[in-house]
Amino acid sequence: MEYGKAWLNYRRIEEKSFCKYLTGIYSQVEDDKINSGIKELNIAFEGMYGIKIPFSRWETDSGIQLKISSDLSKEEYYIHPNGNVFLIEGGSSTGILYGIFQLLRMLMEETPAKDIAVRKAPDNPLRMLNHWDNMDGSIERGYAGESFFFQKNKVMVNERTRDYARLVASVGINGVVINNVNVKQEATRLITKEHLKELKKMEEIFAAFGIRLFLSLNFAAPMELGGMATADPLSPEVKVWWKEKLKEVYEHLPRLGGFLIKADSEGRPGPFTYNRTHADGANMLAEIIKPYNGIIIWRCFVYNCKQDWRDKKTDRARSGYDHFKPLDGAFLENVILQIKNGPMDFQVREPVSPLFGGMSATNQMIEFQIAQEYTGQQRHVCYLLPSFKEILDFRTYCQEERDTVADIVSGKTFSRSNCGMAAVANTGNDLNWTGHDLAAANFYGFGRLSFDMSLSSEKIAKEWIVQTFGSIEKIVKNISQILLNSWETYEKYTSPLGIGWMVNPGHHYGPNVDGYEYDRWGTYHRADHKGLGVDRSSAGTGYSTQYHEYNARLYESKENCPEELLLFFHYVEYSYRLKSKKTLIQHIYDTHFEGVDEVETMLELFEEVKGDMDTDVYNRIAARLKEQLLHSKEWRDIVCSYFYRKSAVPDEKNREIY
Ligand code: GCW
Repeated sequence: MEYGKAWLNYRRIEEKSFCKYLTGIYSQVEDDKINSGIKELNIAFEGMYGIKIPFSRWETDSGIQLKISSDLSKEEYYIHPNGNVFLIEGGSSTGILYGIFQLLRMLMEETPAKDIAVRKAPDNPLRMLNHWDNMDGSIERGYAGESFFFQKNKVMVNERTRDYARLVASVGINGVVINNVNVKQEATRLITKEHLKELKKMEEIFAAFGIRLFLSLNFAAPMELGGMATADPLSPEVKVWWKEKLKEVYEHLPRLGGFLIKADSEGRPGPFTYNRTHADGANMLAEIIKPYNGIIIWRCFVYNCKQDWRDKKTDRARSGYDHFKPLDGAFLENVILQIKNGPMDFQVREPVSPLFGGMSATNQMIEFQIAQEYTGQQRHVCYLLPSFKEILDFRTYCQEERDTVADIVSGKTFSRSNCGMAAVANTGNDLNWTGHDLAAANFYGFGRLSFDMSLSSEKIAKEWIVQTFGSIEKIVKNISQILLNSWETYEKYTSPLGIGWMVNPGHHYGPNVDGYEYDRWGTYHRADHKGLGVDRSSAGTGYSTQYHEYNARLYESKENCPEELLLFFHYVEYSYRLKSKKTLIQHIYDTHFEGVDEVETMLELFEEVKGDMDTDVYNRIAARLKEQLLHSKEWRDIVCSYFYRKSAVPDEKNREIY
């Protein structure tokens, strides 16, 4: 069996007004990206209209023309009809490539040719995917099979690499980190000659789609590879070692974007061992790769993972800010701090990390997770775009205007150009790329949103559905509804009001309310017989004070705190009345029952499209939805009975609680 095409399906379409331009393609420039673009046009036109069009060496007064325009910024495109010619202009061949994909998207949506006129530059300079692929082929938090980049400790470059690059470029992603941030064993050796040859081939394929290759680095490589006694970033010998090593890397991979580093985090080596700061560590590497236009992306996921659960003063949520805020302004221009969207770890609901807007003199980018580690592991539907939109729209109050997370990561707030959005990837070598067919909407959607932050979750969902499944009204309507409600549904039947966790330790799938409660990871809900939640106000851990005034004040009190985050910021008694007038305990019961009912509705909506969808795809999705229903019941029952037993307050509606 062959792997699928995801959203690059190019099925036959009814709307044919564009066909008048299909007399020939002329391109002013010729390079690898233009070649990729022309190939794509051909695949697409053949699929959509059954037409092959000739490539013309001479400019004619009809057909499709690809041109560079000096009015456009590098990655910007402008597609529009001009008499008998349809123009695809770009600030560079990358811009043209993006223009081509935009045109194809609109044609797939059956837009009449006369209505296609779009000019757009990407909103974020960097739009990246981070793969957590290991060289043995496994994927950390991978839910769609094994790696298609690595198998048996070797780099793999083949047709699938190209098809992956097509998917990535089609949604405007321009950087990919191929290996796990936990760089161990063979992965440490990725920067040696042995692997660089294959990586070069991958770099070239990526480059033909406007994508820059990045690698994750092991901070202790001077010891593990170089046999040195130290990896101290200020040691002259260590610097010399890195300098030579990275020179060799760049000789093989001249277009390498740079490196992603997880240091002093969850047992990974870093500058702390040598009493150096993260700025010392990041700057040492950044200085070395500056001549190659390389970038160091340094992760801020630094916290104490050996906490004593009885210690109520230490708060993992505080740690990113506590570690990095004092270093604001200390990083070189080619260093970017990569910050997870929330202060904990990709829970279904978290506040926005206070580092956004907390640092004004440092390059920052946001890290989302489309690998659904804590949101159903691609066995449950959880369309994350509504959550991403909320996060990006969050006002930080770091200044009077242009202060949202979107403004900050896109570089508007502090006039920066080394910044943007990254997501932990959700792909693997499964035939449908993402395990759950509907999880591909997160891959598609993340890319589209990183390119154009003004797009709504609804618009993105619709685009994806039409390209993936076709434009039959019922499919569009029902699957949109399934996707758009899925994040809140998932939230309802899992952990309540921002508290997070309550999952089985290790693999993180399925409910276990106390799974992490008495553990060392700093992830507590603090439930007892009277209530639950963590006091993170100034009287508690003080986390709320890491925000600017307006938000700090909101989070400070139970009354003002946005209710969806109530238990993240406060310890609340079961009898506390929420704005709905329900008690907290009744809210927990009700939302859990509602969540399950909503999954039932999803299944019904899905059953309605049975006749309109490819049978195999239908069966695959239906099977996952059934599993989701079963597991949502498990979540409901375990969470409800836990809190019933703790609180001894019965359900007002007398439903079965075990
Ligand atoms: O969410 C946690 C994951 C780890 C991951 C870590 C990180 C790659 O459980 O698997 O490690 O975060 O982001 O570094």
